[in-house]
Amino acid sequence: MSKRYALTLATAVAVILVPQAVWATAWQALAGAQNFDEAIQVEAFLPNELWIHAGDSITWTFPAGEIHSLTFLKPGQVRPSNGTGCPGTTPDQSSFDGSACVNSGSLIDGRTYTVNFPAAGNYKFVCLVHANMTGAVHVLNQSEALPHSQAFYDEQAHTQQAGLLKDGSIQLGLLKTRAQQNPGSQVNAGSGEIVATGGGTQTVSIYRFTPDPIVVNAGDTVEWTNVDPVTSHTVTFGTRPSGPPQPPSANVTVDSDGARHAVLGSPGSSVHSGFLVAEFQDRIGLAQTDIGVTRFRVTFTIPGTFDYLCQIHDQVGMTGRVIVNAAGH
Ligand SMILES: [Cu+2]
Repeated sequence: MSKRYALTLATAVAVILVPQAVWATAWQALAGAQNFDEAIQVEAFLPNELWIHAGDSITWTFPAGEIHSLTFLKPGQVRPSNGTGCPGTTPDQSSFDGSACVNSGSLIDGRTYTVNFPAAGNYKFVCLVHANMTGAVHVLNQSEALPHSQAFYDEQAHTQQAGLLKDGSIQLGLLKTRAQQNPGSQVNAGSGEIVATGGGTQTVSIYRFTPDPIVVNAGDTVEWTNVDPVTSHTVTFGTRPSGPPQPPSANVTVDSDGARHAVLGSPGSSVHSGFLVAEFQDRIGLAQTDIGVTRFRVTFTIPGTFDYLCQIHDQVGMTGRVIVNAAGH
């Protein structure tokens, strides 16, 4: 038997024996992205809208240091916290057809999670950590043509990622310039933006305190403001609280304008702002939300070096320092 004949025969046998499922397509997408030093976090599925065939799968890769989940809730299901899950997590290679939720749990640093889609339908997917990180999968019957290829989605993911990272770096640059031009006692504690696609929403957030460090005099009050539309941050001095982020520590009071306030009298003292975050967007038919607590003030009564962090995002480098000089210096 010639080599060529053997090869032809093998191919023919393979074509006859291999079941149709082999032609199911394994699609690829990203959950999250970040810049080189993790300061700018893209809280987005990239791309966040795909058209696939029933029987296909999608594998999401989680390249960032910030956690995300890939979660398909049942239609109309009440959104749970990330810790609660849908409930809990479901294994890699779970199937989703709308009848039971699928949840990867928190993934980071290059982990992957694959979902199979056995039935036609239009399905929303979300990240339980980031409320404005959503997407849609359109699962079509095998007889229908798909509008896009994997190459199209790769290009779209790249373009969306680059656009969001660029927006983030422009914002970070503006914050640094503003802090240089107006040195004072104001610190920005995060910023960001939400953008929409046909499939849902995507967010980019700056996970940095600006300026850092800040230099003030004893007796001064430093004010932190979070201008991110959706992402919470904390300002936490001293002993890092263990476990999930807590409400403000007992030594935090509330100023007449609603901002939180504490007094620090020694560099070892602990104080925790609690969440600083804009309130949820109002929706017709629901009670309007409060104005939210986005500001925290600390009065420093003695000179020294005071280190702090965001309890939620210190793992991606969101830390800061206040240098307090003696009054009059
Ligand atoms: Cu933070």
